[in-house]
Amino acid sequence: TVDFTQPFNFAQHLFELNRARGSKTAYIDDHGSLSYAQLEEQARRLAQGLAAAGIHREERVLLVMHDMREWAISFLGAMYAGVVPVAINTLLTVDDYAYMLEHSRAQAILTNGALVPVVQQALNQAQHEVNHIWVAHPEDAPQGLPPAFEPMQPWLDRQQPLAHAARTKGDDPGFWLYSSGSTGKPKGAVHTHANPYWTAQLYGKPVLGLTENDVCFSAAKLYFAYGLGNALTFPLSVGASVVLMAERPTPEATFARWTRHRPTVFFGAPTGFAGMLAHPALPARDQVSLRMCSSAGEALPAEIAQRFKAHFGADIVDGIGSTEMLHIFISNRPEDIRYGSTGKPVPGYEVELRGEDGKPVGDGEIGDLYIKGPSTALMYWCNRDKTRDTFQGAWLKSGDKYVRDADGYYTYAGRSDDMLKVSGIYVSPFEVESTLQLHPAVLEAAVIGVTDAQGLVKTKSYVVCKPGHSTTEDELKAFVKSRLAAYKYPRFIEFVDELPKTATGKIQRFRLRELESK
Ligand code: 3SK
Repeated sequence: TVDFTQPFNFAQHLFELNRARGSKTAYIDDHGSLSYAQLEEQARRLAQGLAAAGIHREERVLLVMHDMREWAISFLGAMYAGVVPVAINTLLTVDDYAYMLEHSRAQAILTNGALVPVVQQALNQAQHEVNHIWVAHPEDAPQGLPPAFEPMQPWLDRQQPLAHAARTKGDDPGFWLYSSGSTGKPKGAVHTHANPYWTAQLYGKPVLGLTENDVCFSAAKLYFAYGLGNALTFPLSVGASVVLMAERPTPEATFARWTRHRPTVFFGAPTGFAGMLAHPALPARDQVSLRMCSSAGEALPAEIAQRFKAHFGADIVDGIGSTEMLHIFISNRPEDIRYGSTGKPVPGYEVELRGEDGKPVGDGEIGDLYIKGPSTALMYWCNRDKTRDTFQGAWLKSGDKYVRDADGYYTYAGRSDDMLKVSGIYVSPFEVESTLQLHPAVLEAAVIGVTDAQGLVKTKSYVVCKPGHSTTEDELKAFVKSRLAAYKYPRFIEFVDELPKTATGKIQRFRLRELESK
């Protein structure tokens, strides 16, 4: 175990753990592989490059990059230098990136060629100047590199590996992840150097039982807290190998990696598992080497897990985590799985279900989920109100509702706020509604979550058109996709004459939900 009274740098910690397996493959991506020794060397060169560019300890750098070897090099290289990488979702809009640039006051951007156009537009829009933009795979930039954008590899090749890691402490800011709420801008959760260490110690090693013989492959991308644990923290904490894929995790793309690279552990979300099981190209059991899968993001319906197990012989271990807690804190165990439930608290985390009076509720009663544990983020950067609301002393309010049965198993019972979780990603109904209302034909709109035949949540929008105007479902979907991150578009749209409202004119979403459940 680690002595946190001494300096602790998470990147250095991982490099030291893996010194004896320098020639072993750490990463395989769409372009090739990277050994543990190469990962350390490249990351330390990147650390030196940041220092030479005048980027100091505790300053932020934006990491907006598809999943590829350079992502891990950038993330660990920045942490090695004591610089704080801000890992960003690659599916967002120019507005989102411009906000994150201003909010984080990032001193540099690490990106890849395919994302150059959106990064450039964000830079044009943001009221914040960035002097260094390093680009992995610049050959993928559709119009080449604009001035100030520099290819990453030649820059790394010019650096000497930084000799010593920054003498950070376990509690020093290590990296940020943005998390979205039902209203307002994304919140920057500040994680420490020690936090990822704890997720591996408490969950990746003891619960999942990962070892250096595993090959890990995560459909959830590295910029998600879930993906970061699955494809960086956990495998590198045990010396395993990782398969990375830049493209979207469609069934075809996933199957290609399952059969080509033979991962032993796959990390996904329920919608992805359902899509794969329904796909005609689903590989046969003997074409893959899966020993276990993990699921998070939304509650896993029992039927999906049972069908998966019947086909592949591998269990799907369902759990719940959060960006703020960094990874999973309630989970099933490979040796103790109750399909349909999220399992039991992960040892090292404490969980409480509280009623409206703030007091713990009894078994069988629904309560708001609070968690306590060593991997909690420090705060939301520059957002005292939301920090106070969520980080309550040693406890964190998750925003989920749960019920515990007499045997101690926890089952998901919905969100306490208005957020929807679609395919494992948060969607704010208010953001979608206000975007629909920008359409010239739309008078008002209300967005709710509906459950499909497989028990998975999809967004549905009820739309009232302005008198004398009309539009179509497809047009509205395209309208939302063109203004928000595409995954936020409503999967179903129903045109109605009016929305149910209170006497004071507030939309009664619960009435719409009742309509759906009839
Ligand atoms: O969505 C989850 O349950 C989750 C799991 C691990 C890490 C982060 C999140 C949001």
